[in-house]
Amino acid sequence: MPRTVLTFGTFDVFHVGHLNVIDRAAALGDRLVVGVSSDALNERKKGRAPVFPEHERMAIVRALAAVDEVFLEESLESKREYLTAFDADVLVMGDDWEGKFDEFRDICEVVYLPRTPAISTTAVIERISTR
Ligand code: C2G
Repeated sequence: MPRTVLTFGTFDVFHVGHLNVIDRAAALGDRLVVGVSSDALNERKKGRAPVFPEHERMAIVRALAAVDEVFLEESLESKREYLTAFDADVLVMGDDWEGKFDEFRDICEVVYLPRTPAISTTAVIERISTR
């Protein structure tokens, strides 16, 4: 049976920290599915829209060699439904989410990977805007 890995993220202003988590997530199984947070979810969660709209963020993530399938994550509260729908064996998140998804250990493995240090979408935006 192929092992399906599921991970979630906004992946706005795509950078190497995003690539690292996706590559490491893919290495934990045979098939990697990525839930890309919708623009509306980000507006609700962070009070602002991402720099790149959801269809562009999805297209970038879909084009990565490690990614098999992409879908739009429309609600933070629907993780259990997504995990079930994609028949996930493993849920992977960066360790900024450590402990937050332990409730899903009844249906899959939950793995938190260390974040890549010193890079974030916010830091990239700041670096560009102060040039
Ligand atoms: N990430 C990382 N290292 C960085 C920056 C990000 O490993 N330097 C990881 C995050 O931990 C996350 C993924 O990259 O696992 C995507 O990060 P974001 O786009 O910031 O995602 P976020 O807004 O946290 O959305 O349902 C959960 C949300 O969709 C997660």
